[in-house]
Amino acid sequence: MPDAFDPTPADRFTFGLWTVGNRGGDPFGLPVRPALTPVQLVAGLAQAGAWGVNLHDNDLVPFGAPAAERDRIVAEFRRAVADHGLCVPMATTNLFSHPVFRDGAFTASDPRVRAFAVQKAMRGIELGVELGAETVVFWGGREGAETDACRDPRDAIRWYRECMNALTHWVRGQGWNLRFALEAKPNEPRGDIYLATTGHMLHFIETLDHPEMCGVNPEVAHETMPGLSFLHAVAQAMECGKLFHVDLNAQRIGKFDQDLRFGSEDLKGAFFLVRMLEGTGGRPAYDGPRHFDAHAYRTEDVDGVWDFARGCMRTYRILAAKARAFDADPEVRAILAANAHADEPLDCASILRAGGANAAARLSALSVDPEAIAARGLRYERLDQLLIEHLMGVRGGVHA
Ligand code: GCO
Ligand code: MN
Ligand code: MN
Repeated sequence: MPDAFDPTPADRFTFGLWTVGNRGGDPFGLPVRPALTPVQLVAGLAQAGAWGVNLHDNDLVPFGAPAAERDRIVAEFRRAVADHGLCVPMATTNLFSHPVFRDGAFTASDPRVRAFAVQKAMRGIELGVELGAETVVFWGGREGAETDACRDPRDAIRWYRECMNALTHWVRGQGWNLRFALEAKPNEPRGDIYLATTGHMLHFIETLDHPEMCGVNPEVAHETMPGLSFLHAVAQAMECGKLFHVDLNAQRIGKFDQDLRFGSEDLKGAFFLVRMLEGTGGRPAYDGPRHFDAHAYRTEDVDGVWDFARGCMRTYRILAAKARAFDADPEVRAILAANAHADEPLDCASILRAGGANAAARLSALSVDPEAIAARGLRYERLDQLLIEHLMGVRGGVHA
């Protein structure tokens, strides 16, 4: 039964071909679902209410396909995307499946592999441009090591930079207005992957020839696996204007990359994330696609895949409604306002904000009473309970 939380194209939800196309194979078991063609996946996504479809080069065109075959496949896919009213906002390159990348792609010790990786990324970018993509994601799945005896990680980082620089210069030379979104992951499939977190990536980007072209594509699972706060990673990226894309899914701390249905674990974390992306607290919203990089449980058949896809999108929309209700809740607002002390007479915040050479001297002249401040509790127990009651549906309602 359709209801107010069913997704519409206006929500700008996207899925990768590899997500709804995932056949449930894992390191211990064979695929359990039939292979759906890219055209079938496009039809299913449109029916489920998605706005766009993203892809790796080899999700669509098999590795090594002759040019004529490639052109035929791409033309057929483009027609299907247009016929179903979808778009292709993001494209990426598979630099991890082929055995040539067993020691990495941009960070492989063999410079011929690094050159081949750049060539393959160029072809992947051309494919993205042909399909209308505006964002190119780079996920360096094989950029890492099992044993650091193999190379000095400083060389790996330099080689990574050289490849990214080559690609940014080339894209600019082509006159394309593309943005690169770099995706971090701490491990899997490599023992340790270089540039393991969104924070590592944000610094690396500042060392590139064209940092303005590059931002990040943080993924819930990748920051959660090592127990880090995904919200804080996204916040840091947003605060410096670098959230170019986002990979939504769910994950439990300390486990393998589970790629679960969005919101199916850590509902509270998912709530805070949606609240920040949607800007329900009054700050600017994230303006890119809401992309799901997840897949259905291995227990599912093809119908279950579409249950999974609809579930990701519905949970996002329900959490967005809950975030609006939470941020409008008078008791929530009162607790937050009381702790912000916007009208404190000493003007500490404005001195800090103004900064400058004499900010420390001006602060030093203030008479702050630590005992009086320390005596007061902050009511975060009540605040968090309000949040829990919103999430459990006993407060705030859930109006779309
Ligand atoms: C993973 C990654 C990938 C990338 C994808 C797009 O852990 O396998 O999340 O799914 O996001 O390759 O770059
Ligand atoms: Mn991802
Ligand atoms: Mn992942």
